[in-house]
Amino acid sequence: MRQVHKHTVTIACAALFIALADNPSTANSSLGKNDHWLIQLRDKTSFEGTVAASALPVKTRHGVLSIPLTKIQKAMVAADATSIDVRCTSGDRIVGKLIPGKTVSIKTHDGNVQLPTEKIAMLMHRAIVLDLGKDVTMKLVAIPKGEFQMGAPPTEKDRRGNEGPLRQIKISRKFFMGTTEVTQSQYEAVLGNNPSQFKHPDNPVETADWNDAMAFCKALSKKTGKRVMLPTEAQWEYACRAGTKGRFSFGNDNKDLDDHAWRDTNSGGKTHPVGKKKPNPFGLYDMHGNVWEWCRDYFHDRSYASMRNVDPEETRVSPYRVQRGGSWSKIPRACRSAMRARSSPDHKDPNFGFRVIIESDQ
Ligand SMILES: [Ca+2]
Repeated sequence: MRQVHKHTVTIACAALFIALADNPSTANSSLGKNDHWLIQLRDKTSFEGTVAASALPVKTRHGVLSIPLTKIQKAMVAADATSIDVRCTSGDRIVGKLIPGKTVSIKTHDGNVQLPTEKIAMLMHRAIVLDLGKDVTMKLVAIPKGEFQMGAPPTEKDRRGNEGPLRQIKISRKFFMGTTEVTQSQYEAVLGNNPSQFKHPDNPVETADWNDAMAFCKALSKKTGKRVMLPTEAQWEYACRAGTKGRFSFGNDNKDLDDHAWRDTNSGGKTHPVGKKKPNPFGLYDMHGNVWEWCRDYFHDRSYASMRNVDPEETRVSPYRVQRGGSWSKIPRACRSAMRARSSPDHKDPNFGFRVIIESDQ
């Protein structure tokens, strides 16, 4: 009886997957065509590139499933290279045999490489490129799951009281985060307007309040079929620190800030095009400075005293939402990794912008 039950469940999963793959709105989408992957081969070598073929063919007992690469989060090939375990972004899991002779075309800096599927040990989704229409795209990089110390230690210079107590926090799932703040061209492509004071298509959108940021996420989710969100405060700080523990993601010294941030003394009193300063170790730009970035959470001074250890999010209602990272008009203290600011969700200001994330199931 148990075997029959298992068999039924497997068929249901396969059928669900086929239905997803055949969904016209998904099939017609250009999503993922520029996505970035880490490809690890069975001989332990690896390289990064853009997967150009549209699908990975896997033979299962229910027939051949052609798995769109855009739906693959991770594909593990068995040691004997005869079977494959594919985890999909939809949450589905397909286990089957590799089809000998089929290849995946991978675009690299040196041109296209035709790779036999049996040589692939692992395909890891490293970056998502969203097509926003009107020749506008948005790149989001994979932020691995892990643990970090959230907040500032009591010894940190310029520390504020609401940055503690220091907490050991676990981020339990990988997520993808915009490499830059949302630009004015991206905002306009999605919402059809541009509220910014310092007009330039490549500058971050500003004078956008928290409600505007949420409306952007909702509209972009609808447009792409992916769940686009603001980061939680914990996700933001984890991504900003990128494994570092100092005042900034590059160290502790204010004098190095100008290499990484637009702030009070180098901005000329305005925003600047995103991505022009040095990125942090995760490849994220302008996490310090340029514009403050809205987070999903409500703001409370004492959130850290009571928040949970795993994937915390402050959901107790308050009049304010969290902002992080400082901005073009701020002193170094306000641009620190642990710095927390607050504003009411309808407060518009040329210092206020945001960036987005896409959560994953892994
Ligand atoms: Ca920023």
